[in-house]
Amino acid sequence: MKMGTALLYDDEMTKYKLLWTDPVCKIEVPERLTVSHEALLKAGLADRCISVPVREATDADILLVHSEEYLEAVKKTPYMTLEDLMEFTLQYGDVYFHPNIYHCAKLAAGATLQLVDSVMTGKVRNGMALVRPPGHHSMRSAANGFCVFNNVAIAARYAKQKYGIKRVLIVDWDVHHGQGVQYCFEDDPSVLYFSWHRYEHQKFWPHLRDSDYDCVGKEKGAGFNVNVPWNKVGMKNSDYLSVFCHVLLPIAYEFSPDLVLVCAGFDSAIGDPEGKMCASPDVFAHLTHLLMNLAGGKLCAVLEGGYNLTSLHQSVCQTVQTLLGDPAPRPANLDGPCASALESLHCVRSAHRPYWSCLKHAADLLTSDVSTKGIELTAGGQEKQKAEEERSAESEEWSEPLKRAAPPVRTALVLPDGVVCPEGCTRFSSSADPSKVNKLRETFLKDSDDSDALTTLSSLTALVQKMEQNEICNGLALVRDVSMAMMCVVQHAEAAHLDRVLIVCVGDAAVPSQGTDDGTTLLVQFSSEESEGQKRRFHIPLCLKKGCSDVSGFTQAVLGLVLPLGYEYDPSLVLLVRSPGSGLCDGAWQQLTGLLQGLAQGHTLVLMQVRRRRGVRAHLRLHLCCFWSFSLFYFRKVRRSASARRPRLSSESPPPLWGGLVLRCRRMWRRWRD
Ligand code: SS9
Ligand code: ZN
Repeated sequence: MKMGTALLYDDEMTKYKLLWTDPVCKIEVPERLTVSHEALLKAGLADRCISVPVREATDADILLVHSEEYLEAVKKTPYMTLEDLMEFTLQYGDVYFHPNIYHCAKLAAGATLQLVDSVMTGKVRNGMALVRPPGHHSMRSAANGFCVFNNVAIAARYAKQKYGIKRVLIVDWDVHHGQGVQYCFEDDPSVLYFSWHRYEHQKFWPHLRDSDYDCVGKEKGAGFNVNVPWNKVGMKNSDYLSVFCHVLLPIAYEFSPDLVLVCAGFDSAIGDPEGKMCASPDVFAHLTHLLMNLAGGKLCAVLEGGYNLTSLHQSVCQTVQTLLGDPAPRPANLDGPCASALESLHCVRSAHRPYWSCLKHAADLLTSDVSTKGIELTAGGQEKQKAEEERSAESEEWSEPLKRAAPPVRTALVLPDGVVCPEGCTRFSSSADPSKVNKLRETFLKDSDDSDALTTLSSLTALVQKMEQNEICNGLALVRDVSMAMMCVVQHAEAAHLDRVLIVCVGDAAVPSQGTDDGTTLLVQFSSEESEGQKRRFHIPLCLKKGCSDVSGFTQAVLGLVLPLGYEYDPSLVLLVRSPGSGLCDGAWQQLTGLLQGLAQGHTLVLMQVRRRRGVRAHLRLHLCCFWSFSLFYFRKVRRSASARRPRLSSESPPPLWGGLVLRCRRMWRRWRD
């Protein structure tokens, strides 16, 4: 697998600024770039990246998206007087020109293309370009919203043309709608554009009807434009992550892109004067992480907005550190999405249902059923409420994200004797103290003298301890009896007072009963048959209609259920168990492992069962390889509950979009938490 993260930056791009008074444009300052770059240097992140020089985009590059007339007009700006520049600027909305902006705009687009080249040729795995001016608002023949050339749109066309790739995903997490990108690709099924944006029922800039959830793309491109309008300010981490789990990721996995481009604007973070949202800078670690499992990790992040310098540089650091592979910080205090976010979520899912099989079972409610507009009006004056929201968002304070320390050992393996440890991993075995070993022998081996089994168990407990101490990030153990190994880990975790352990077990292995009643462990089990006798609060059995061999069904269950559950549970350890005969293919297993590494600071322990020596090498290979595919899906249970009674959204009843099964889990949840 390709390694390395590219960083593109050139201080030439700080060399233009607003030359007259304009309250709208005054937030777009050169410091946005210097502050972000200095923060990367100070955190030691820039040094860990591969620095790639920027270049100017050529006319041919720019003409991939823009008209000749527009390019020629912009070309004249370096020679204009101040007065001419002001007049030129007036043709467009919310943008300013400067004698050096044409040069910078060529560098911004060129830097983006250099990043695409570095990723596509395999020089690096992923990367980020710190650029100014931003791009996502600029259109074929118009500058707009501080943007001159559409850096990311140009990059998408360039990548398709130069490398012959079939599908590009553009994720626009900037708080504004990148209408320029939408217009560029709205009839093109080879580029999937996703954008969430402050909208407030069209009351927020750029005030376009085209930004609403029902603009899904045109003609052949229908279904390939995904808009998530935020109709309230103050959206939080849970709102962002819910939209990722329930809208973007299911569609993105079904789309299966060859390359992911991110319109990485950070005005969607807390403290931003434009966005007025409340997501913390470390949410970008998770957003980045969740996208890194697509397209074999080929991800290019390109700076767009971000106008609070503090929140901007913190968010940039979170993004780059995640691209470098450091484990994401623990997501704190996640709840479900708020009512307004839920409304948007639900509307997007309904609007896209005809186009994506992963949404086949999305509830089809009338918009009036989920509208929060009415609630707002009756709650005593929309204006007053809005004023309050704005004030609270502005005065928002947040603490600096904690330092993210990458453990010295990334992956430790507990292997049977004679199995060679693959490169890049560390073989782990423990010299546990005799009293502990004896205890393990008594408990698990009934005093039998199976020394192999005993070594494995004591290594396992020692490994968990090292993860707790953050000396090792994750681990994999090949064991002869996964049930026994699982119980051993659970028991150790309990004795060591680990706060919460999430166990995801694929297959019908016997699971521990211990610890599963008080919420210290949460067990999600993909099994072929649901055992009615095993109804325990923290044991969630999942039956996939077509079993785990149905990759798309499995993936959708992971994205829509396991992941949100995991985020809300916030474990300190994730235990992944693959029992024999699970039917799960290697690609799906790889995905599960990858996605869940966003939890528990990446502390994932994988247990796999091997009986014969011959199986061992194959198991190791599958753990290290990476691929996936798609077909249809659904859960047996969701279907059952959907036909029984369609739930309605109200403040009492949980959201319909989680589906019957998720609904049930969430109820169990609340009971435990409250
Ligand atoms: C609304 C004015 C918006 C344009 C913002 C462009 C952001 C580009 N208060 N002005 S990321
Ligand atoms: Zn923006």
